[in-house]
Amino acid sequence: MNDPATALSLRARDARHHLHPFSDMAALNAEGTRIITRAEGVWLHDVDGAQFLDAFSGLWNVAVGYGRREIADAVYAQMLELPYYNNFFKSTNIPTIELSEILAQLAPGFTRTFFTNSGSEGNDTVIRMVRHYWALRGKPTKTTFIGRHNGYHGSTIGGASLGGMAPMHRQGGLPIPGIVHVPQPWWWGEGGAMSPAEFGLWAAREVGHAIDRLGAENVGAFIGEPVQGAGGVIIPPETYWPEVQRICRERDVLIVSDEVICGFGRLGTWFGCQHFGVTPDLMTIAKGLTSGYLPMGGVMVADHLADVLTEGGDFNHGYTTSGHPACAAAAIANLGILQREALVPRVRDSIGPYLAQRWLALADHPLVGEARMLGLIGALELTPDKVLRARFPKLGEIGTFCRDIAYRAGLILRATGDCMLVAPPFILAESEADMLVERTRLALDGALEEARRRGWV
Ligand code: PXG
Repeated sequence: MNDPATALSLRARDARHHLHPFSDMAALNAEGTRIITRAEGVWLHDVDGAQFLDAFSGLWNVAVGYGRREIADAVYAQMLELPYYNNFFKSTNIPTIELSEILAQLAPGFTRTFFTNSGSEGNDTVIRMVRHYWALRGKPTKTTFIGRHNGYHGSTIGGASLGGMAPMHRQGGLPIPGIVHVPQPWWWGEGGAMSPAEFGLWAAREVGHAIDRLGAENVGAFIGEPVQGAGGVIIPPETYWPEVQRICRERDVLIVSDEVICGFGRLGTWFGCQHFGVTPDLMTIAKGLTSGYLPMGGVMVADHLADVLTEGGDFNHGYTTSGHPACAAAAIANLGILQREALVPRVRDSIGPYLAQRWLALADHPLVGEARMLGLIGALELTPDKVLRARFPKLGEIGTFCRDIAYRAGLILRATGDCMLVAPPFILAESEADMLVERTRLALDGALEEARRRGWV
């Protein structure tokens, strides 16, 4: 499609009637939104006829790539057979039964799943479920959650409170009571003079200090993303998670692994916690569960918790579309593709290492302070001084430049502050990985030129 009049009209109607998430609406309406019309593989097409390599898998979720007919067919067939029935009132449906069984096979020790429509609802469910669990265990004071600064757990009141995003907390009086935040394991930004290994232990021990300060009898769970996504693809030092696990186990505090981004192969393992050798008590899932073809999330519950919940009477919680049959059909088809095409080992053994080798080489660019990648998720820290790990005068300006130049070069990257993020679909071809890195380098060159013009470097 390349019809300027239609594009203009669509933008005007969008500006008049649509409030976008996480957007400065006045600025967006003045500029005009990007209108994506179709997609295939890793490629997006917009209303102006431009084509983009989507290095971000939609919003971290389109793991199997765009244009998978078998997911569409499965959903269509299910909609004709049974478009909807609820899972309340002693009922269920066949796709949800099948999906819960597949999930149990993928995650040893997690034989039961509670379904939601999103990751945010998953984390709200976690809050209620953990508190209910401890009450059933006769420990009703274990209600407090420990999250991390700059963690992301969703946009609902519960999810945003568990997260540690200061700009979100500033709107609407968050976090809600009973949620405490500890430092994130971001060595490049906050590790100071410590080695990454020392810093990982330090950050983990902050979890212990918080529990001890609150009293373990008051703490229900710790929640963390195996690798922080929205916060800037923060890959913790290898020392971090095992120490968090040791500390939580010692104090009888549950561990919630928020697998919304890392789950279903992003790190080259089915679940992110497996990469770090951690066995959580609950896992929040969404995104890669359906590769975004339809909305679906959930909470996977370890057997020892699920047994208590199962014997504990009613859990007064649920959503009209929990375990929606068409969404479950999409998830089954999506997980089938991941398995049949061996995409998780592909991330671990082939395309992940291929992209990482080229991505990590971007560290030689004058603007790049650190390049990191694990599986198919990576980041570049932009800095005016690599040795000092210094920041630019105004956070986010250079990152936005870089992202916008990449966009003009036909590459969708994401910027968090001055950190450039990628998380491409698992089907990325080697030639597309080469293109991704070439276009990123072009964007870095353009951003460097701008930084020089402004006297920042
Ligand atoms: N947990 C994690 C780790 C996430 O990344 C959620 C929970 C919430 O999921 P839902 O499905 O409710 O959105 C997320 C979502 C970004 C961005 O800009 C990231 C997310 C959502 C929107 C934007 O990086 N992650």
